[in-house]
Amino acid sequence: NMNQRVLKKLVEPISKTVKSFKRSEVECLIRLFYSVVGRTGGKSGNTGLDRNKFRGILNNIFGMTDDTLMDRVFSALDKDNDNSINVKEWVKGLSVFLRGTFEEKLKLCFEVYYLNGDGYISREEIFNMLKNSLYQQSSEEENDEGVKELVEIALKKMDYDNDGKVSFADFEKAVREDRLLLEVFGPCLPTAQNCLHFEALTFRDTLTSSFS
Ligand SMILES: [Ca+2]
Ligand SMILES: [Ca+2]
Repeated sequence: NMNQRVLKKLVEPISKTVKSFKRSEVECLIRLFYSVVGRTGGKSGNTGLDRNKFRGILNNIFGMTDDTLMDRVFSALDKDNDNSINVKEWVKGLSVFLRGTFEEKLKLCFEVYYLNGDGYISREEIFNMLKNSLYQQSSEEENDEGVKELVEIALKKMDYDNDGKVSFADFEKAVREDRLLLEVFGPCLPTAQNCLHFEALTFRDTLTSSFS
């Protein structure tokens, strides 16, 4: 069990920056974080989840199965790019998953979908993502034409300024028109059911106390 003093020290600043959780919930999330990390990380609490551990959580707890997308979710939540999810990034990420506003989810999905850092989702990236999420099992040649067709349909729906790539403005406009487009290039958010299940387990103590 983690040191109470370390815990108290962490809850305060994190609660201030992540408003969507109650203090008691932030406390539960921090405890869970350190139980998964497996050590308290000393006084600073300065330790994190590496790619594999985080992918394990996305897979086991949130039901995600696509390795490529789980990797991208990791990168999108690893705000300081140190290849590790620290406790703040953990709570922040879960706030988007569990309590995120439409805008926060929109931003996260866009970040997951554009990877090369230029701020656009290119035709080639769309092709790779659609191919990856739709046809993981089948052979290459027979599907490429079908995927190319889907890429053109996606661009027709989303590329409002006709420059052949999807900017955040394009993405936002398209998703506001049709909410189903939020995860158009593959699942990067947990299902509502997985979120409820996670909350029920993680916040069990805070739930019981609010009924007593
Ligand atoms: Ca990090
Ligand atoms: Ca565009």
